[in-house]
Amino acid sequence: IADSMRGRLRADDAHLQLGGLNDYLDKLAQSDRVVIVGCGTSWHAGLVAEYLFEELARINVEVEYASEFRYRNPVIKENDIVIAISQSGETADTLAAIELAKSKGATIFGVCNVVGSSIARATHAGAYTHAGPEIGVASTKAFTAQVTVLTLMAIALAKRKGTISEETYRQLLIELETIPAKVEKVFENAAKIKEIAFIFTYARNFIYLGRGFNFPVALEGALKLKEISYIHAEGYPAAEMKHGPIALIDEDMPVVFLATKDSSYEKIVSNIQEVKARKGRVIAIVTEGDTLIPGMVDFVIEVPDTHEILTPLVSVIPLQLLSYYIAVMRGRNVDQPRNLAKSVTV
Ligand code: F1P
Repeated sequence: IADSMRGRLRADDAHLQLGGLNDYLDKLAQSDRVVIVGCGTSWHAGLVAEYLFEELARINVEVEYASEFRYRNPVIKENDIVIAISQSGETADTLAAIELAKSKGATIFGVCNVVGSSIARATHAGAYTHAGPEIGVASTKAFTAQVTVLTLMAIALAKRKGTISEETYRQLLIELETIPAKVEKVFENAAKIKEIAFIFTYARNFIYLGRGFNFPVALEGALKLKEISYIHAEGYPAAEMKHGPIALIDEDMPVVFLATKDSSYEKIVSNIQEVKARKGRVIAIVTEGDTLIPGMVDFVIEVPDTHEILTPLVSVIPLQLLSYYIAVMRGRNVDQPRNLAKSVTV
């Protein structure tokens, strides 16, 4: 944790900010709320952080699109901590949101990938993700790295506040170490994901549904499909389906369910039943060894079991692969999708 919190800066990078959180952990522990700002995938990582910070550290969190926040007159107090998340570190909306929050006296933390970027330099503290350059325009490994850093922040804060036990603290860190191998294991399912992509290559719409920690993953899965394959896709909290999107379900509507074995499992199972009763075609991301859901749905993709709060790190991978294969099969340029810029600087 200490290394990651220090952002593993080399000595000659020291002036480039993001010197870790250690000097600010007490301030964070004493503050009443955290406001998280970001755009696109970074905003989704922020939503995961909301669940993490609330669950582990019992702190009030608000997650804002930087592109909206910057034009509002948000209530920001001096005690507030604002966490700005950005892969490129150059997104104009996120930079403007930082300047606005700073002008109201907030302390700004950054979670950025690019060392020395404008956003990193505009913050008081934070951590680099060190994910390496994103080759494509759409964020993929940046999401995983952002969520990892935010998980470490939440765990460190929870320990400082005493809201998790020593035992939970140790278990989470041990489990976090297993995540790279678990991600590798998801890649073993690539051939199966490719077959599913082939079947749905020409679908016109998709719905992605998840609950709890998997809700932001549903949003991210839908965004990846939109960005690189240009298929219209919507992500929703599964519990919200009955408030509108259920009207869209028929045999032409593929529905991707994040249905891993966690505290929402029973409820997700009944959401799947609701979709199947309306003839929706279901692709379910399930935990390895699940015997119930495979009998209910059209396609399953297994992911290894992990602690519930770490689920997004593994459950997002099959969704990224699904988008990738569909986009390739549609002949899209996955690295340079039309109309998208690597960093939106205006
Ligand atoms: C934010 C973002 C990306 C998206 C695309 C446009 O960028 O919305 O999530 O994939 O590249 O920009 P950043 O602030 O995380 O660099």
